[in-house]
Amino acid sequence: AVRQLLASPPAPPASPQTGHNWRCDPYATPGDQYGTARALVAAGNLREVCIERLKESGLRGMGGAGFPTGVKWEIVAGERATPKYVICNADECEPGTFKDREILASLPHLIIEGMLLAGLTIGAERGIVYIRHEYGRERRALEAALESARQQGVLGGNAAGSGRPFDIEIFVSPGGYILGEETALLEALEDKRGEPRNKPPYPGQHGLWGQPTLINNVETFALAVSIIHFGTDWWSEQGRDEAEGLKFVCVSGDVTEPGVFEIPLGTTVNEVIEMAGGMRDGIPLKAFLPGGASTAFLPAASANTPLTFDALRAAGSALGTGAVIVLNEQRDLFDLATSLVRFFRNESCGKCVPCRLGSQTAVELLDGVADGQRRASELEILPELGETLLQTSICGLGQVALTPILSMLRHFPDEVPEQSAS
Ligand code: L3W
Ligand code: SF4
Repeated sequence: AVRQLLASPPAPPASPQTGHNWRCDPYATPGDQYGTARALVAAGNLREVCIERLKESGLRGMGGAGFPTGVKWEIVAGERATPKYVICNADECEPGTFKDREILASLPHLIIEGMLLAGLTIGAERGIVYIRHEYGRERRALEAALESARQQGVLGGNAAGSGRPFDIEIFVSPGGYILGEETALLEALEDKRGEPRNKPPYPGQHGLWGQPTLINNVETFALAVSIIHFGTDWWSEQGRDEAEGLKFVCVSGDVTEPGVFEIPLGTTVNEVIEMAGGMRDGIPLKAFLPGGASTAFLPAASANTPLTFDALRAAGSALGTGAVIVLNEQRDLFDLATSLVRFFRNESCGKCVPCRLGSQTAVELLDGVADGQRRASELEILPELGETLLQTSICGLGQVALTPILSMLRHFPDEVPEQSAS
């Protein structure tokens, strides 16, 4: 039954909530939902199939860092300490990023099933969705799906007929960008001040209340179900050229129709801009951020780059969260980059000195140059300051805080106010 279910994918259905045809959703009707977990429980090989398929597929974390998902599940499954926890990071706060919001609203059953499969694989009884506090509509969609899953016996004392308990609760984030960092999130769940912990140890070994904890992003859980259901051949066929799989991207900025799109990995930035209705008012592209505020600016000449982890890294940026921010020729990139550095300065939790003082120093310098109070030549200290932050900050925020301005200066040195004025 499992082989049959996994070998014969039905045509992509229309989502009952939004009417979108999400290719990643294996279920044509609500009555089919959770069929993958039920079939694997019945076959008695859920843990092996999940880990094998996720590892073979090469699925990587979709929250920004791209850690291999199958490896993470295997690490936590191999830990002996109990209890263990499964956490879905739905604290989507990266500027320009809103793809998890769409998945929460239109595919909540895939998030629940992904967490259930993860829980049964690693041996956890409790799952927590840690959700951004502004996401009220999405929380309500998830609550309704959770209630339905409980009524169907998918969650509860005998989850999906496994003979083991597994249930999921929702925790609303107290608010703040840094609380989406996985270890700050754990601190918040433990009712402590939300500051990142030093890593290692990673949450897989030492997570919530010191116990092994699997943390994945919303999209990662949803895509894990598709891969486990359809199989790895299907997953590779979804990609373009050398790339394998699907990705949710959110396109914003100077396009005609900003929105969330499910694309084959390997689709180029130019094609994604076309999906979003093309450049607004026909004003040409100047630059873009391929993966949210934490990823480097790239110039228009790079818009033929395929959206893949490797191609974007080779181009000098990153896939990040898949938040493509499109900027036309009328944009003041110095001002924009400064506002992103200011964002990171504002959101720094202040735990480490380099991040706390370094981000403030950078903002003062950039504001001074914009006001004409500081010389543009003083910006020469920024690469060294950025390297110091990269080497000494304990979390991703400090490590990337100067990425916007450094990448802008690399590609668009003429945008510095003093230079363009001279
Ligand atoms: C076990 C090991 N687990 C790594 C795990 C680790 C984590 C994952 C990735 O930052 C970035 C940040 C943002 N044994 C392990 C291991 N892990 N080695 O793998 O870890 P890491 O440290 O590479 O990244 P991170 O701390 O998760 C995420 C950037 O993403 N970003 C931000 C996105 C914002 C959102 C949002 O708003 N939702 O996602 C975008 O680019 O700056 O650099 O699970 O435990 N040996
Ligand atoms: Fe806090 Fe910045 Fe240090 Fe991260 S790098 S822990 S945000 S001070």
